[in-house]
Amino acid sequence: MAFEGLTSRLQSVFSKLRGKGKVSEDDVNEAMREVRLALLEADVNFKVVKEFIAKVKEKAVGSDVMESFTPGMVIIDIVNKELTELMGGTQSKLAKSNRPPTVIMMAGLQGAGKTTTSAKLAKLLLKGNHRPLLVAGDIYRPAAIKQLQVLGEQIKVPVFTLPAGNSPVEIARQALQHAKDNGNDYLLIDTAGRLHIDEELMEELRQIHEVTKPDEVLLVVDAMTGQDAVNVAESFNKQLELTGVVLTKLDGDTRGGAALSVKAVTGCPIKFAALGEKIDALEPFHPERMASRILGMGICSP
Ligand SMILES: Nc1nc2c(ncn2[C@@H]2O[C@H](COP(=O)(O)OP(=O)(O)OP(=O)(O)O)[C@@H](O)[C@H]2O)c(=O)[nH]1
Ligand SMILES: [Mg+2]
Repeated sequence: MAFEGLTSRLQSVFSKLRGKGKVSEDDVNEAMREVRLALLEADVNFKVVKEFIAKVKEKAVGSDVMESFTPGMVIIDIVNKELTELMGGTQSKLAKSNRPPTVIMMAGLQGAGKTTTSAKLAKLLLKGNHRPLLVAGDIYRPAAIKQLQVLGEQIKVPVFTLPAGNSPVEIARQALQHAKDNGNDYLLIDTAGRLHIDEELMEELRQIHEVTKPDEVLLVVDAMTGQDAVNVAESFNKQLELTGVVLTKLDGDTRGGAALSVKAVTGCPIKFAALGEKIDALEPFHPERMASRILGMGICSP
């Protein structure tokens, strides 16, 4: 699982602090030095680390903490709260249009997980008693349409396609009309990926954006790619107005830096996390739960 290295390093820093009755300013500085190294090693963006440590220090060096009976615990609590803030503070929910359908456009590089995430999201919406329509907007990879159709069949969600020769923009336009005519309250548009961000891809995405006016533009990023995931998010965000990020492959042994940096660097909230290949492996992203998990506190801890 993601974050294993970071969790064990932070736990060892905090167990030293916890053991102390009184904590000196030197102890705090030493602990912060170790936290800083642990975050850098977890591939968190260095500017993000710097600001994070400054904030925690500012709060931790206050006299209240030093005079507390359990200063170690107070500091852990401060780190927990700042980690939560770093990842967006509170859960950022999916937009809902008051003129259905709510249009969600997926974007991202090749292999990031757009197609699988589209289907996973459709499944989540289905569970919430919605009527999603999936749109096969990737006409370039020969098996892409079939892939979405197979997933759609598996979860019993219709997949909108058009015969070969139609552009993704035309497919999206007709899919939107189809959703309106058939009472689908969510439209999930899968798009093509590219190995690198290129102008042609961006232009196509911009045109799909123009004809469907999406309520959400979700960038799907592979958490396994570390800092690159953050760079990709930054570039996409400059060219398309992203409304959120989906981090995939958090079940792999990623060091976790992307999850910790993407909100701070791009301003885009992480809306969902994918933790496996199975269709049920998508969860709304909860910053506070993720922070507790990183600190090895388990989700029942305060
Ligand atoms: N382990 C793991 N694998 C995932 C996850 N999400 C997607 N995958 C796998 O990643 C591979 C690529 O996923 P796709 O959904 O096809 O990615 P894509 O972005 O649509 O790819 P292109 O259409 O080629 O651009 C597939 O083998 C998925 O099963 C995840 O959260 N964890
Ligand atoms: Mg795909």
